[in-house]
Amino acid sequence: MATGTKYYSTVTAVDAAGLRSSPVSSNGITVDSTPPVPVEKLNFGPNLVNNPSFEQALGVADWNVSGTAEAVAASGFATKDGQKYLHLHGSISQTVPTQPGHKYQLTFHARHVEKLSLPLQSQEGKVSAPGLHKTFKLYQRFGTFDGSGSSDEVAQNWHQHIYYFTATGSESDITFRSVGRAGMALDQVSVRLVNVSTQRESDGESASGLVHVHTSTAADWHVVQASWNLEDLESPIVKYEWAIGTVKGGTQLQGFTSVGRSTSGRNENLHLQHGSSVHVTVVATNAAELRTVVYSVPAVVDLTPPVISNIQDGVEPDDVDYQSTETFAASWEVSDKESGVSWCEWGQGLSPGSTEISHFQSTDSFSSSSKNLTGLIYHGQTVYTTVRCHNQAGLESQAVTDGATLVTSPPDSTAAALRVASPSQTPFPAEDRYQSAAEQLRFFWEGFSDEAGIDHYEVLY
Ligand SMILES: [Ca+2]
Ligand SMILES: [Ca+2]
Ligand SMILES: [Ca+2]
Ligand SMILES: [Ca+2]
Repeated sequence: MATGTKYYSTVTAVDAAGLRSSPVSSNGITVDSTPPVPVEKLNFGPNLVNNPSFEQALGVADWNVSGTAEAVAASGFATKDGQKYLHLHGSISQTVPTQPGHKYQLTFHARHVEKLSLPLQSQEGKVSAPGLHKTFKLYQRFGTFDGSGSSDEVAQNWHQHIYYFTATGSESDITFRSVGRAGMALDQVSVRLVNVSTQRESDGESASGLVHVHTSTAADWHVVQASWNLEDLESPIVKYEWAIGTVKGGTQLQGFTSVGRSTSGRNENLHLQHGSSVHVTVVATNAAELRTVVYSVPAVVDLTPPVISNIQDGVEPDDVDYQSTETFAASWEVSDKESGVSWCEWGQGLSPGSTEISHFQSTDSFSSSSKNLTGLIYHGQTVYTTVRCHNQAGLESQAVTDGATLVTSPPDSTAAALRVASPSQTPFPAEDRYQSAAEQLRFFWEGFSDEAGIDHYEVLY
């Protein structure tokens, strides 16, 4: 029997008198002799579908329509790809060139049609290709549909579907059919030849890095999250089991646990050692009970936040304390030797650590950022910048500058007075405007003011 081929058995009962019953057929069994394959190991050919995103007018060269099919121009998330999607009421099909016996991946995006008069719960569509006849649900988030259709909701309502089929001839027909009165929306269709990478790599190494692991800290507990992506081109994957260990393939932290068909796992009840390594192993089992084992690369457990140092106002080599421009900058150094820096954000306030002038926003880079605060701060005010950096493990730390004062106008001298006095060499003061000492002058002044504070005085003779 050939892998990927569906076999049907027919049984006829014959009694002692030689009378035959009417035949009874099984609903077919697919022979699958290959285990699931990590998606990273699949190579996909070019899209064989013409006008796959319905951006051009439907023509004889591409889609064959039965019923009504209208390419609707829309913007934003109402379309999945490009400027148009298809509103289908009936069926459309296209014949694509294929090689007999080869496997193809069919993907498309579908969503329900917003029509308030129709119940949304039971909208369905159908897709067919050689050996493939499927009914799929048009995804709907219950309770959030209010007809206004905020773009986020519409975006979530587009649902990608992925199927595999084996071509039986040099051409394959792909057909989509709407079910019921509402029709369906369709966009971004593709049919691609699939090849499983046959590169022979040294066993074990080849399967590493096919599970993506993330560790983080929640209160006193540590969280390990893992995700993976495997496919089986012939039979469905029926379950995934995952384990967490301190060595490759290990189960020291969690034994093999089934997550059903989910392609991710999360364990929040772990106590991890800072700097230790976490390894995740996933076993995928298909309907023919064939298994594939994939591993993560080790994830380093990081229980310490990033370290921020040398924070200062401005991007000069030295810290800025007064400035006349309304563009404020800060520079700093940040590192995390275990998990690495993920991102930094910064904000400005009138006291250290506050952000009432400008709330936290992502920085221009991991070492500096600048922002124009025109209209937000005034002459004499001191701006304190807070920088907060996050590491890959979700831990954060922050640092604050010692402030920079905006000085846009000179000190005020309207109330200032200057007086020259003789050095008091005798207890009897000399008369005003006269003095006896020939080598000395004494000045007194007062009344200069500046909101920014006066840094120093300069005296001109
Ligand atoms: Ca298989
Ligand atoms: Ca489109
Ligand atoms: Ca760290
Ligand atoms: Ca400063």
